[in-house]
This record gives sequence, C-alpha cells and structure tokens, in this order.
Amino acid sequence: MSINPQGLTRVKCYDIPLLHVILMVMNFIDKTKVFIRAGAGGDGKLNWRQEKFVDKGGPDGGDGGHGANVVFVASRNQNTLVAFRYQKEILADPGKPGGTNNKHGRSGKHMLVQVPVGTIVTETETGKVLADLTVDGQEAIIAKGGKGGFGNAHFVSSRRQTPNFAEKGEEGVEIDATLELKMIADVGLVGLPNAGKSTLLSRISNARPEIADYPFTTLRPNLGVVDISKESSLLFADIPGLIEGAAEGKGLGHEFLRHVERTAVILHLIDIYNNDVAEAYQTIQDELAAYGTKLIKKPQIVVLNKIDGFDKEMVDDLIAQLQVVVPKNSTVLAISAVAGTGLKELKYTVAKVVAKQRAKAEKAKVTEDEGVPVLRLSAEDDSPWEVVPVDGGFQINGAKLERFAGRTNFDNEEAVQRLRAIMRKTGIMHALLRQGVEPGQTVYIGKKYQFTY
Ligand SMILES: Nc1nc2c(ncn2[C@@H]2O[C@H](COP(=O)(O)OP(=O)(O)OP(=O)(O)O)[C@@H](O)[C@H]2O)c(=O)[nH]1
Ligand SMILES: [Mg+2]
Repeated sequence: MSINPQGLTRVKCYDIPLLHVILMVMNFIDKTKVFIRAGAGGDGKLNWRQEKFVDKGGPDGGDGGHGANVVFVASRNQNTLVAFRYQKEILADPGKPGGTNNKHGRSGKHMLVQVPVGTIVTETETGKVLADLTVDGQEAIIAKGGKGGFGNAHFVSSRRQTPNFAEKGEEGVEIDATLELKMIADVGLVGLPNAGKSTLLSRISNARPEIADYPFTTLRPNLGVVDISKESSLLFADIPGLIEGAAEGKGLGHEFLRHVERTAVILHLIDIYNNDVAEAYQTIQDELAAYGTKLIKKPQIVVLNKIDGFDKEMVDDLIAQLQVVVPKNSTVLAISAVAGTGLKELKYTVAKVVAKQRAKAEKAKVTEDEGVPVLRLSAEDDSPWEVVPVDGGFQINGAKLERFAGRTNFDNEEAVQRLRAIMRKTGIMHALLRQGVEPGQTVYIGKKYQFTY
C-alpha cells in the first residue's frame, strides 16, 4: 500500500518558516561531542620603570587580561547541532599579557556560541549536566576563562618594595562536552511500527518522511510543521515505532522517546488492523511507562487509523473498545491518514489540548526558569586540601592551591617564595613539616606542578 502523491496536500512554500524547511531537508544531528576551552589569562608583566640616573626604577609591570569565557546562547534561529559537525573545537580568546608602565593586558572577548533551544550540555566523561537551555536567549557560561596574572607592580607593599616576580595567567577551563538537542515539538507521534505515523505526518505537515508497508520504516525522528490556522502552527515529531520490550532495547529500543519527552501532547496512533486494538494501546502504554513517569503523565490523544474500508458500525465498536482502557481525560478519535478522513477534527483537537497544556506550562515555568542552570566555574571553590607522602617527597591536592600554582612562574625564585608563603598561611607547610618533609625533597602540587622543598 502506498500513498498516491496526488492525494497529498501541497504546502505553499511561503507558508513554511525557513528554519523548518531547512530542518526538513537537513539530516538533523541531535547529539554531538565537542572540545571546549576557555581563554587563558594573560601573564602579568615583570618590569622596572626606566628612570634617568636611576639604575632600577620602581616596579611597573601591569596585570594580564582575563581569558574569555565560552558562553552558550540558546537561539530560536538554530534548529540543529549540525554546525558542530564542522566545529569540533570551541576555543575562546586568551587575555593579553600585562605591559610596562602598569598597562593592563586586554581581556579576551567572551565567545558566544549559538545553540538551538532545547540543547543540553553535559560533561562527556561524567554525564554531569552543565547547562539545559530551554528558553530563547538564555545564556550559560560553559567554561570560564582564566584570570590574568598580576604584574610585579601589584605586589608592592610596605614590606615588599621591589617584588621581582609576576604571576602567570591562569589556564582556561577545558571540557569535553556532549551536546544533545531535545527537540521541543508540540506533539509527539507514538505507536507500533506500521501504525501510519509517518503517513499522518506527511498528510498534515510539510514533512515528507519515508512511508512503507513494513515495520521500522522510520529510523530517525522527523519533524513537521502543521498549520492550524493562518497564524498558528504546531511542530509534530514522528519517531520510530515502538514494540513490546522496547525499554529493554527490542526493535529500535525506546531511545527516541527522549525526542517526545518535552512535547506538550502525545498523539498515540493505533492501526485498526490490529487484532486487538485495546491490547495494542496497552503495549505502547507499558513502554511509555517503562521510560519513566514523564511520558505516561502527558495528555494523550488516542487515534484509531486506517478506517478507510471499514463501516461506521465497526469503527464505533472499536472506539468503544478503546474507550474502556483509555483514561477518561484522553480523547479517542478515528481517522484515515490516507483518505484524509477526520484529519480536520484531529488537528482541531490537538490544537485545543496543546493550548491548554501550554497555558499550564506557562504558569509552571515562572518557577522552573528562575533556576538558570548551575554552571561550571573555574576551580574557585574552597575545597579542602590534603598532603600525601609519595616517592621522594609529597603530593598536595587541593583546587585552590593548584590554582595558585598555575599562576606561579616556577623559574622565578621569588614567585616560588610567594607560593610558599601562601602554603604557610593555609597551613599546608605546617602539614608538610609534621609529616617530616626534608630539604631537597620534591613537593608535587596537583598533577602539573612541582618544586623542591
Ligand atoms: N489503508 C490505510 N493504510 C494506511 C493509512 N495510513 C498509513 N497506511 C499504510 O500503512 C503503512 C505504514 O505506514 P507508515 O506511515 O510508514 O507507518 P509508521 O507508523 O510510520 O511506521 P514505522 O515508521 O515503521 O514505525 C504504509 O503502507 C501506509 O501506506 C490509512 O489511513 N489507511
Ligand atoms: Mg514511520
């Protein structure tokens, strides 16, 4: 059985927003990996003022500029993550080093990266969510730039008139991130394979998904814009068919359900040719439930498809069978996607339920959106430190000290002295002594730094 192309409603091109056209045409990428690095801070300058008749003027080395942050911005103008197929690395500008005469280095310009609304950024290794961008214009600092190092002028004090060292700029935060696009369609089409989901989408929207008389024709989700009136349209997502055991990975599994996780409404399509329509309905319900509470709680419109060729009495009887198992607040409709029967009423019902659901979500959103995602900052936390004996010396772990070490120029004895002073103040030196550190032993700080005690 195939669709007669003449039977398809032609959608006037100028009616379709450009983005959606692009979406239809493009193989949309919904998950991708990128490497992100914020800019390093500029080094502070070590310099002495040039003065006439003075061998060495006062210290005048300026501070380095700050490294740029990598900031993601959710944008309605983006619909796919396809751009990241070509841009695997996102690197922000470093800060410029400090200059002579107390001149500050210029800070890097923050890097704004546009991503589609619905993008979730996670740390690849841990799966930790770094940002969940759900609203147009929402911004999230994904990686913070390193602070600029202080120049030697900064360190002048009553006790230290001639600081002969400057700080290095901090490194920018580096992240291996996974970007995932959770489409925010209004309506999610679910059902057993062959129920006619793609056929329905092709009949009511601008999408032209593949349709065939065998299960698992649809292998990746399709999106389509469905015009409801002259002013309004809804975005429908058609996903691969589900079968019993999808939650355990049967068929194509239920991985694609994440695409309908955020839709306002689920449209559950049932093939009238099923031996038992109520059982077919229940099979899908069980899989939705296995996916988690989110989907099963969504308002559903249950639609019996392929009624062409059946008399009204038979259809009514089957609808009655469905009504027994379907919750009272779900609507049950009958259509023929191929013949176009009942599609008007279907669109009308969907629009009504979506509007109701949106109004509800709007109310809830006020509180939901207030908590803009927790962002990852550079290692600014005051996490505790530890001193551990290792071969030939001691290992110190602690974010704050590691950060200071990162700013230290280990080739400059005075800079190392300052690091030691910080270690004294924080009690780390004391801990080293207590554990029996001896001159000549190596002290390792984090994974990257070391000096001789
Ligand atoms: N008689 C009749 N056949 C239909 C109708 N809707 C779809 N079909 C047929 O059912 C078959 C499956 O349609 P698809 O749209 O590919 O079904 P699907 O639910 O997208 O299937 P998967 O992508 O495999 O999950 C095709 O041969 C369609 O022509 C209908 O209203 N009446
Ligand atoms: Mg399909």
